[in-house]
Amino acid sequence: MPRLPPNQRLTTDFPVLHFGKVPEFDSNTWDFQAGGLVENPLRLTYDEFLALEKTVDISDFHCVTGWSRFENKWEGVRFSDLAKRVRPKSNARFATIEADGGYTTSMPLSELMEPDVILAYAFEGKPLAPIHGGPLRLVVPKKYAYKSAKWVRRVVFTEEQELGFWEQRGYSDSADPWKEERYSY
Ligand SMILES: Nc1nc2c(c(=O)[nH]1)N[C@H]1C(S)=C(S)[C@@H](COP(=O)(O)O)O[C@H]1N2
Ligand SMILES: [Mo]
Repeated sequence: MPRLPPNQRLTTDFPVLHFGKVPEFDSNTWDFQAGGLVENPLRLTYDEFLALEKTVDISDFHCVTGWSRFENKWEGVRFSDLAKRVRPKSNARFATIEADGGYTTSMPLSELMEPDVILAYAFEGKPLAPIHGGPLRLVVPKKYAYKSAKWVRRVVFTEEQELGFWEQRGYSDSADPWKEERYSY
């Protein structure tokens, strides 16, 4: 199986792509929340987030506009470890990821529980740069990168699917680069 998904081209630099402007980060006021359909909602400061069980994962990154970047080393917290802590209720089937600036994305829990899905605060051994989503971004290697929301502040567990920012604007909700699911039509 080839490593580059169909109609992608490899890049070795790290393009920056987002809608709107990079949010200000103040570690004294920043918080992370997880709620919705969970038994144990939580709110964490930046330092408390850094103190959670840490995972390092190396993965490839595929933007729907056609570039891919191999072998990215992310450090952070596995989504599945976070879920263990908040204990989703039995009717929770999806989660909506909310970012500073209003960006959202959503996925079925079954996909978010994959071991390579990480809420990342470091990249290549350094704190994640603000332009790449610092202090905290989601990384979902098996999906086009619009699922990898930058500047994540909140995860909301839901029963029904909520369409995210790009997904409401014609991009595929399933977003599988290997099936080339770019658009929703
Ligand atoms: N908050 C937020 N996250 C976002 C986006 C955005 O517009 N806002 N764009 C997505 C898209 S389309 C891509 S390709 C990646 C780009 O990540 P990078 O700028 O670190 O390369 O961020 C994703 N996460
Ligand atoms: Mo993208």
